[in-house]
Amino acid sequence: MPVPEPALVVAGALVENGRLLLARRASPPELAGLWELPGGKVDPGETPEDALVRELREELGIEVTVGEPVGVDVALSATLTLRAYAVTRFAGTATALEHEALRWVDAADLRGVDLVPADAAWLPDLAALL
Ligand code: 9L3
Ligand code: MG
Repeated sequence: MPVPEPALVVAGALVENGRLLLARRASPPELAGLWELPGGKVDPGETPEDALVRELREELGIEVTVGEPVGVDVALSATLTLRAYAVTRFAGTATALEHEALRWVDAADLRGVDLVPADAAWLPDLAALL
């Protein structure tokens, strides 16, 4: 039987002035209140980069350029993989359109943040960006 490729979730690491943008999830209940790199699922036929541009437009109201991957891919389940990319913003002001809140963290703040478990794997990689 053919084994399908896991579907991909992409997330953006936006750093400006030595601070990383984090977003507090509103759902699902087990992740609500925890902080993440904003992003979402790649749609069929969409490139990961195009999906991240779309997700950050939908979630934050910003236009970004997608750079290099950050850290390693994280398995969310047998069928879902999570990947982070560095992004740079060229238009818009980040606004919590789908999250409970946004927060810009420096290296010290980052160590004390309650991240969603999957994103915690990237802590050293994220700290290296700050
Ligand atoms: N997820 C984990 N870390 C992230 C993102 C953007 C997403 N930084 C997980 C949460 C959900 C799934 O990926 O289980 C799909 O994300 P979304 O479409 O609910 O944002
Ligand atoms: Mg999302």
